[in-house]
Amino acid sequence: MIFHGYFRSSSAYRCRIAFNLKGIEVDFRPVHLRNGEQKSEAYRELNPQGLVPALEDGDTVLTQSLAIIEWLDETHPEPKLLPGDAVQRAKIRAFSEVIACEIHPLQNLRVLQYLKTELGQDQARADAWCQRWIGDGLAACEALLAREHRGGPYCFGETPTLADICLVPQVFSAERFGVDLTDMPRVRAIHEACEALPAFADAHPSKQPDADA
Ligand SMILES: N[C@@H](CCC(=O)N[C@@H](CS)C(=O)NCC(=O)O)C(=O)O
Repeated sequence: MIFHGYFRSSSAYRCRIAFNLKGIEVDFRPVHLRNGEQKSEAYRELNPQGLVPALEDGDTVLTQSLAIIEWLDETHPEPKLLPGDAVQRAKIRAFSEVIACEIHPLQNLRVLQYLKTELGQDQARADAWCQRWIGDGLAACEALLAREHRGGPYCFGETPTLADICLVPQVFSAERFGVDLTDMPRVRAIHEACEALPAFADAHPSKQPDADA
């Protein structure tokens, strides 16, 4: 499998964690987002959206991190990333989508570039934008955990799921943008438990071959 990603991309980070949990080795091809490589004609043939990640498996090209991870979970079922009954799986997906669909798109590179270039906002205002939406979104995650968490070190119990795979890269971004996580003890504790696992630690942006020196 050929995996196209970028070290700091949250979506690529999610996929890396899933590959590691499943014990799948991929051939990594960096797409330098800051240099605009995602917008090249060659890359857009893989992903017409001009976004990472993209995964090639033979002639098949998959995009969208959650779709890639669900496909991996169906083709490599152990360990399960969406365990439990239908209700539990819906709750895991809902938690994941709070992050992947509601928080992450608002802090995307192209959105921040638009804020700064087209709308004339400075870096401080762009940072305030990120802090607002990441902070609000993670506060909702904390509230969901207060309601749904039934024990165990991870979001949904004793094993990491898609929810943890989404949470850890989002906390990485939150720290990067200076979001205050003081009032989010569950988020912080789960993040710490995940980081203690090699599958999560090895997927960290700083450990990737294309990481900034
Ligand atoms: N929903 C997509 C989001 C993909 C996405 O937004 N990727 C970002 C990096 S995390 C990207 O490629 N940004 C490039 C840009 O904004 O130009 C997924 O989960 O795969």
